[in-house]
Amino acid sequence: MSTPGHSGRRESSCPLDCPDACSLSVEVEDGRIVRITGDHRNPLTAGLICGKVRRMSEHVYGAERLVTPLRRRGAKGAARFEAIGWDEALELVADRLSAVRERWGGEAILPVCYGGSNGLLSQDAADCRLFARLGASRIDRTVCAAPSGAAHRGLYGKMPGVALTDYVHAALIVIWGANPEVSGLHLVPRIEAARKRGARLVVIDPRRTGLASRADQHLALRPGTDLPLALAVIRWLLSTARADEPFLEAHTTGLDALRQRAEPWTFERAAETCGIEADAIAAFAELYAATSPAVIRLGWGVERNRNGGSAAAAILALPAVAGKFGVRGGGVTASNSGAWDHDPLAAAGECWPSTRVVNLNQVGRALTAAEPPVRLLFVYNCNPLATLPAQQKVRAGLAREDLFTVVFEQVMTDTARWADVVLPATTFLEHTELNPSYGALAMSLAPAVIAPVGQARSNHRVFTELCRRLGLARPDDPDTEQQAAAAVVRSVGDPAALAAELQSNGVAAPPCGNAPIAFVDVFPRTDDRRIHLFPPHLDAEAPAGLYGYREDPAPSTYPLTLITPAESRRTSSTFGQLSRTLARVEIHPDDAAARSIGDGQPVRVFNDQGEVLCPARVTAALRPGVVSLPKGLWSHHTLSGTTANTLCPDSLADLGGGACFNDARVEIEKTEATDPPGCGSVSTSTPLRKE
Ligand SMILES: Nc1nc2c(c(=O)[nH]1)N[C@H]1C(S)=C(S)[C@@H](COP(=O)(O)OP(=O)(O)OC[C@H]3O[C@@H](n4cnc5c(=O)[nH]c(N)nc54)[C@H](O)[C@@H]3O)O[C@H]1N2
Ligand SMILES: Nc1nc2c(c(=O)[nH]1)N[C@H]1C(S)=C(S)[C@@H](COP(=O)(O)OP(=O)(O)OC[C@H]3O[C@@H](n4cnc5c(=O)[nH]c(N)nc54)[C@H](O)[C@@H]3O)O[C@H]1N2
Ligand code: SF4
Ligand SMILES: [Mo]
Repeated sequence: MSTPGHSGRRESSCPLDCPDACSLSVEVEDGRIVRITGDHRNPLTAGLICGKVRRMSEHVYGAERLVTPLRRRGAKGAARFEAIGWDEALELVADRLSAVRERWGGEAILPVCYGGSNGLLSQDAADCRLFARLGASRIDRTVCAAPSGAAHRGLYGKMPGVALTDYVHAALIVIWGANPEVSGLHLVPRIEAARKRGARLVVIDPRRTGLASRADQHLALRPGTDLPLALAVIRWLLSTARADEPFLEAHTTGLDALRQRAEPWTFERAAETCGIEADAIAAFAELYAATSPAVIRLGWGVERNRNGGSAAAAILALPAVAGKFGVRGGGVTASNSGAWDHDPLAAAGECWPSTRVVNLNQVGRALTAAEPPVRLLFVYNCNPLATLPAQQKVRAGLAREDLFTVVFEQVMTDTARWADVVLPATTFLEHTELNPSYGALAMSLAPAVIAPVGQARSNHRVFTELCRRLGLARPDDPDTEQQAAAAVVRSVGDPAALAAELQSNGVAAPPCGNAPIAFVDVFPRTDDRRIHLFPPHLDAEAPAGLYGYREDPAPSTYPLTLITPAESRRTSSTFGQLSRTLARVEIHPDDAAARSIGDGQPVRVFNDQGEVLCPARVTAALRPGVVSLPKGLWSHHTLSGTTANTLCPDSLADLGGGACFNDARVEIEKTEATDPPGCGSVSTSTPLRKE
């Protein structure tokens, strides 16, 4: 641990929700960060980092940074607080936790966290110990990667995918529902290098992203229709003898059932459903069948709708059917988070009691309608008001006078403004973190590089202290972050090798190495080491059966599909306090003309759940019928103080209880310009519903 007055260069690693996990070099002068650059310990990121983290000191030292515990002084949501000491804050929180548990039972306590930007020491660690021992309600962290994760586990048992560094070896790269230029930038130079060697690039995305505009083929399909597209290619491969029969025979199960489900999807029928040309699908299928090594990057854009799980499964089945494994640069990459085979609860020495489970996508429902009611909400590693669907329900829940809300945060987020008690959290530069990656095949140990800012404390410290105050601590609980890190390392694969590599370099490769070839170095982690093309449990879970397509929900009153992709200035909502520029809703010129909307015109984007007021950006980058607002906006980014999540339904995807953000259907109309609400003036009088 560093001391406040120190100067010099320190090694770190970025745990933010990003596939790449950059290794970092942080220059510190007199205990303050002065420069953050990339270093070369993680071979994927090799010195290059994004602008967000280069400017991370604005987040660490900015005006919105929380530096002391706060207690609510004004009305709920008015964001009027008084500073209190840690002792008083922790006593208050511990008292409320035990009073609620005594009176209503542990399930009246709901921890809300996601932890996408957290490593193994700040999520599923001391927090688990506290909430499991309290018998709290459990949160099912479904907001991201749940449908594609369920599909990947079902088909491959989470076999690590093609290393992002190996894309240079591919002759065909298919970027399917991903936008790496924004959301994982280190893939881009690999794609460019492969193309210099003659590789072809196909992008499948309703938007013409930067990569799509440079691609050999861009399939701009309707959102939520990847399933028919993938099934049509599978059907064609199987019916024209282009499938790899020997591979399928030797390494897969469930082919007949997949074949049956793909059977109805001719190119023509898929083309009609996807809103693209049958010839374009045929050309893509031909190219895919003919080219090797061929790799598919499965992004998260595919899963955020009612068909997302089956769509991910069908895309994951493609390289098996076409026989693309066994060569460097051939196969598919989904999340690589399974590379470590890590069981966080076991590492935390804990198991959850079988208390009720609340789906993170439906926290708004839980806060407003659950029986028995939630009485104490503890938010950490998450900004639910900005990032969960059905924002109006989340806000209504936070507004409940009888709900005691603790928000443990780094900055004064939209959610924190509704808290009864706010606890200031350290950033990854101020605490030790053990950082696995879901893209790069790397795990990093990142010690604190500066002392905590103000009175901020780490999750480890706060949850450990709450356990102690509540009499829930046990003698063998890890006391320091170093002990906690050692406990996690012991629970992973070959602990001695991992510990040695982390010690010497700070970055370690998983047991499979950092560039495994599928069916050479790694095999499916299913019980029989085969790819399960039709796992019966997924078929039972999906409402229309596995690979069963559910029609577009488009009601005639709301003809436009709203998608909410990632944006370069934020990581989900993280860093949203640093930009005050109004967001714009992107709309195709034809849709804009039909509504007399010009570029920059203030518009009202609405459906039965609510409305967002913001300027329009008229652009042909979207296909007609699709409009786009960025994910992770804060209230100050729109004229209404509401964001896209007000319009997103809290319905669930077919697998994994996943989010359906992109099943939002809306209408847009011109409106008069209004002044943006000042920060914090997002009041309950903001119109949240049409009626
Ligand atoms: N700068 C930045 N980086 C990030 C993030 C961020 O917010 N900002 N978020 C991080 C997180 S949490 C995640 S999960 C990843 C996400 O990483 P990505 O999956 O790359 O990002 P998304 O923007 O969610 O979606 C990718 C693309 O899917 C498209 N899309 C939308 N609907 C569909 C569809 O139905 N089918 C297809 N084929 N495409 C569709 C969108 O237009 C978008 O271009 O990025 C991480 N990295
Ligand atoms: N409309 C729409 N909404 C979306 C999406 C979409 O595509 N469309 N994508 C979804 C996706 S992919 C994701 S992953 C989610 C992410 O949604 P969230 O989980 O809410 O992620 P963030 O917005 O990054 O918020 C994380 C918060 O945790 C805080 N934090 C970080 N580290 C620590 C720590 O060590 N301790 C404590 N106490 N706090 C910490 C940060 O300051 C930040 O405010 O958003 C989802 N929301
Ligand atoms: S957010 Fe991604 S690109 Fe930026 S520093 Fe972190 S890991 Fe690297
Ligand atoms: Mo995510």
